Amino acid sequence: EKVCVLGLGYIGLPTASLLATKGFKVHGVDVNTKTVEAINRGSNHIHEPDLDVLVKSAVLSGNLVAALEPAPAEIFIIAVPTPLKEKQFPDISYIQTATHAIAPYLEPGNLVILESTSPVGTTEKITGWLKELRPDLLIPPVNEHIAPVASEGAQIFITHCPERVLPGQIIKELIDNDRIIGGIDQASAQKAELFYRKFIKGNILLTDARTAELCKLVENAFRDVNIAFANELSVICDNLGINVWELIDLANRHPRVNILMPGPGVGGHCIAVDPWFIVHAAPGEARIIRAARKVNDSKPRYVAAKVAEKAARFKEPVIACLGLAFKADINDLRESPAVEIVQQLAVNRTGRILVVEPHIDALPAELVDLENVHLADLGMALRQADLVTLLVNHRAFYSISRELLNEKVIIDTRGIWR
Ligand code: SAJ
Repeated sequence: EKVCVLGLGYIGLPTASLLATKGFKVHGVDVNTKTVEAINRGSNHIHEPDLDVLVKSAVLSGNLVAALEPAPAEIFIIAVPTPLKEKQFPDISYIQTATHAIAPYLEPGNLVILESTSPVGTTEKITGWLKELRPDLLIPPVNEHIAPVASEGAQIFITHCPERVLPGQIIKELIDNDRIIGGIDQASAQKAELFYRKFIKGNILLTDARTAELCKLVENAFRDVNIAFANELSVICDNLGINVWELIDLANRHPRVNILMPGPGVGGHCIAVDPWFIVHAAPGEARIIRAARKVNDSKPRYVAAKVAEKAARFKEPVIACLGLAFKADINDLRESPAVEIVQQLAVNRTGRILVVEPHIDALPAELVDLENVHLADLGMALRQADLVTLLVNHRAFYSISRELLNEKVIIDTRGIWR
């Protein structure tokens, strides 16, 4: 079977490579020439365990070819970004562009799968666009708000199958996680089920497209709300002079309590973004979801203020900031609260900042021109620092010697040295 994957990023590339190693003929499409060239050389632009080996073997097998334009296929997978405009409006223009790009190639019997996280109603929009672009094809009617039914004689099958993989474990989760398939009609959902069955081990659950869209958003909003609860607790505990880590350990001994871990804020391009899609769709009702976003977004400023307060006792404070990534053991700095904290410290001239991030070689654009911010190795930063601010719980930081830390002022936002 031929599969055309649009968008060779965090989801598209692992999916395309996995399919190629399973024997599908995969035509990967990306708008970035460098990405396309790199993939065709068998190299991989995404830092993710085991992905380099997978991409290499996919390309060497001859089953994965990357290009700038789509090609005919039986299955089209759209895995392009859905960013937030002005921090609140979902932007589905990349999905629209991808739909326009595949429209000329569609033939009767083809299956179109939207994997990108999308606002409710996006799969219906794709269906509408395809109807306009290809009046010659029979596109299924949209069954709004009702359980999907087979539409008579539909020639194109359209579904939403949201990705749910965790960065750092993408390949394992791509195979093992349960999948939700939302069909624009029942025949579409069933067609997609047959496809996913060929390469995933998890359960496959069929529903309609709108439910699948909201399901994905709700999963990330659930996590955001729970992290916000932990972050709010950490601030309450600071005010009351209570150790939040001990408190959470103790509370979690209750059989029905499972509090997540506070941190410097919530980063990444999913959990900090997707809840806004729900708020945008239901501004009056999504009160907890909106409040959680605000709590998590306010945490970096709180941490920066706390560092500044502790730094005030030094004449020329040297502050080691450990970690820049948005979470442990990855090199992804997108929406990272650690980057925001370092930025705040620099802009407020809190001290000389030594950034330690073992997963990168150079400071990101947001920090590179800031006076007083330098990339340093761990040993040097710890020797020079008056204050040590732990921002990411990377493995490398757990083993720092206690004696060394005892001489410093510590701000441990992840509780690894509790
Ligand atoms: N974090 C905390 N405390 C915690 C857990 C996480 O502060 O107890 C922070 C992390 O440090 C990070 C942020 O939250 O800054 C998000 O990290 P994460 O590991 O919770 O999630 P992501 O963004 O890497 O991946 C999420 C996953 N969603 C859920 O677990 C519900 C993943 O399954 C999704 O596929 C992914 O979003 C996505 O692409 O939507």
